[in-house]
Amino acid sequence: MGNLIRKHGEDYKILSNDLLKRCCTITGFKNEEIRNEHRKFFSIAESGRLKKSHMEELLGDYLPTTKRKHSKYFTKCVFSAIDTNNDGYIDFLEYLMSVRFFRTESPIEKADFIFRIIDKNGDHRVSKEELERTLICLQEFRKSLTNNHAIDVINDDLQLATHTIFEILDEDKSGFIGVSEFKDAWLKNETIRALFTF
Ligand SMILES: [Ca+2]
Ligand SMILES: [Ca+2]
Repeated sequence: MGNLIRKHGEDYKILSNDLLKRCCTITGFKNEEIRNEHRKFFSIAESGRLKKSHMEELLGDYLPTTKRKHSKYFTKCVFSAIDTNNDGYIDFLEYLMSVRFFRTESPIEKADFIFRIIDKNGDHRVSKEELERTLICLQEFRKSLTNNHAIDVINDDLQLATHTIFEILDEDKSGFIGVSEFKDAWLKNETIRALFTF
């Protein structure tokens, strides 16, 4: 986000016309939607800075729920993907952008967001370990769902599945998955989409 959109130290508490306009520009949402999200955000994060512990209250509709152990890791990943300025909080603009990503119909945007979730340490590449931990979380979610195709792909041998999936994704065999490799696979490979959709 450029400096025109984000002003240093702003808490976004007052939804001024200027802020509304900026929010429209970055999300493409209608004014009414932005007003609703603004109300929702500030009813949970009064200070304008949302902590990790409150994220599920706000974004619960978009997040899969499962056993605590695994959902904790996944929550951390999602939180750091949303906290784009890395200050340890989600502010209103970051929240609004995440809603856009959760709802987007654009495969490229979706793939980009999912990649940032998997890339837990934020170094712009996904390691085998990051992939495996994400797959463990997603597998747990799926076990609680019925009628899901992806469960057949993973079965119970997660290490083997991780290896296979990693080989598919790491096209240039660099030992890491880059964002463009992930996007490519996401566009071309239905199984990859099914695996990482939650
Ligand atoms: Ca932040
Ligand atoms: Ca990484």
